[in-house]
Amino acid sequence: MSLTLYFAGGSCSLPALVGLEEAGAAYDAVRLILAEGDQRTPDYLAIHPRGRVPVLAVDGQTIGENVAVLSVIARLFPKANLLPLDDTLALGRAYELIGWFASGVHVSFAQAFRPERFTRDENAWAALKAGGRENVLTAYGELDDRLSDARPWLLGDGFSLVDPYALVFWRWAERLAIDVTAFPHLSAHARRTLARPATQRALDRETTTKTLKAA
Ligand SMILES: N[C@@H](CCC(=O)N[C@@H](CS)C(=O)NCC(=O)O)C(=O)O
Repeated sequence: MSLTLYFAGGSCSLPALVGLEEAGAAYDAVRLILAEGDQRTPDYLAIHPRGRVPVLAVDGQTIGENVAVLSVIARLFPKANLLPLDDTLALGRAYELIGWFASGVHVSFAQAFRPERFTRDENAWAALKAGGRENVLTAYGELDDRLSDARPWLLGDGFSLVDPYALVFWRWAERLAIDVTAFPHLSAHARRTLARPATQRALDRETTTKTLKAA
């Protein structure tokens, strides 16, 4: 089986990268530089017509969207326990969080970062940004509460791909001038996630992997 992950540094593709590293998978990676528009090049649009990362190619078949990519990685490497595949309710809870991250939390950030994607009315952009930032703060508060019961990971005692997905949002706090020390449980969770060797290898790959242009 051949695996290629298309990803971008600092983006929501981090949990996919961490998942492959946690699993000890043999994979190729291609790094996009979003600020340089790599995602809008004809070559990449042929891989993902909406021009987004992550994309996982499995034997040449491409899959986009975190909810799908993370699910596929977890199923390809069941021994790595990346999602609680054998526990129906726990798996439901994992997808509840992954779904909320992709369709709620990420969208609040998008509203704050890219209000022009939501309306062409420039007069509404400041309000959209402010509303997005507020929703991000609410989400941080919810995550902080969830992590306040002394269990180390978002699903409880076992690490899962939900954890590096949450790390993505913790990393983005700086871009909204959010003081993460106001969310001590979430920050401790981020530190735990960052301390995992697989996360460190994934972060390393975010800077060292060949870029799409060089590939
Ligand atoms: N719903 C998608 C969102 C993917 C997404 O928006 N990825 C961002 C990086 S965090 C991206 O590719 N941005 C490129 C762009 O907006 O041009 C998912 O969960 O995978």
